Amino acid sequence: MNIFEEISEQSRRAILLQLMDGSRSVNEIVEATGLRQPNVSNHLARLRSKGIVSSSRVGRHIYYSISKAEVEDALNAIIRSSEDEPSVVDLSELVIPYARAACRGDERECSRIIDQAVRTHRCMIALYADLLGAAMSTIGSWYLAGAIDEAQEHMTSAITERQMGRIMSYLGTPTPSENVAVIGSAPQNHHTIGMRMLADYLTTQKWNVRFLGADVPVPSFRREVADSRPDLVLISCSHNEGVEWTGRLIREIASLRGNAQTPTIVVGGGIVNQEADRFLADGADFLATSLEQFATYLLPQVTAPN
Ligand code: B12
Repeated sequence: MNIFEEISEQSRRAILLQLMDGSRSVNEIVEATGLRQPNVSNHLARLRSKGIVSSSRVGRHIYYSISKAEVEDALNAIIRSSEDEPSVVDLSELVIPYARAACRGDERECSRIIDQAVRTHRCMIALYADLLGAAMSTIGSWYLAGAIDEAQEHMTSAITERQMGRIMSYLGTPTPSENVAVIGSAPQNHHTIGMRMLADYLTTQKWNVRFLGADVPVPSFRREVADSRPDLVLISCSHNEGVEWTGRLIREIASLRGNAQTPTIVVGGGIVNQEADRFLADGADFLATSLEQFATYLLPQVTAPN
């Protein structure tokens, strides 16, 4: 169920706005929205098949309502905008307010900012990279300047991971296809936000994602790849200290290729460019430094039929 997709169509948005105020019959919706009756019935059938609305019969009438509380919360966040809110918000203007709120530990304010962004920017890559990613880099520069300490850096990371979870709950998780991806990082790599972004993006693209998280011992990472036989192995490396172990992990995964397995190995993260020759020599097929680069250039190559 992708709520973004459903509300991007104007008529469905109008119908959902009605249902957010309570159950309605088709006739009531027709009257309130001015839409034609067959049109309303078609949209309701679609919304019902997607699990966004449900119906119940009362006497001779069928009443439609929002299916469950989580859908209602998501719609409230996405559709209802405050009166004085500008209709389009530049994401770059939200970066500093979000970063400040996260450093204060004001999670409610972070949620409000994210919902505001979500209402006008339905592109997941933009929300992740241009808002959350940019805010984390800003927070990094505040840390380097001594304006915040490690506790605040950790707190902002945890808040941001939860905000990504909220955005994903709005997007919904489609039933995965047969494509399997394993994603994680080798020992001494503690950064998880970037790879979580990749994992979430692949989930929206119907990949079956096995997210291992950070700091995974090489033998168990290898075991996971051997067992789940993924099409794609994504390895994240954002820090110089993690380079040695990342190289070892790439070599271990590449060594599985003889056993009728041909996983494509993609290594990404803030420092891959400076280690490009080495990671390619270790057995990586592709390198990428951002979610956008991965989504726009790399994934289409990886999934293109031979
Ligand atoms: C938050 C943070 C932490 C948190 C991480 C918490 C968590 N749950 O992730 C904590 C506090 C644990 C931490 C620890 C450390 N960190 Co730190 N951290 C950061 C910070 C501020 C933000 C990172 C982040 O989330 N960025 C946002 C995400 C979206 O960006 P990203 O990780 O680069 O991911 C993007 C791309 O790289 C790419 N990508 C990432 N992985 C993958 C994988 C694949 C396959 C692909 C295709 C793409 C891809 O896609 C993502 C989206 O575009 C950065 C500062 C910065 N400028 O980034 C420093 C930073 C990364 N950390 C740094 C350092 C030095 C450390 C520490 C050693 C010390 C410290 N306290 O700062 C330790 C230990 C690091 C280790 N061994 O891994 C340095 C790394 C420098 C370097 N070149 O080596 C940075 C750059 C800060 C700095 N300028 O000094 N850190």
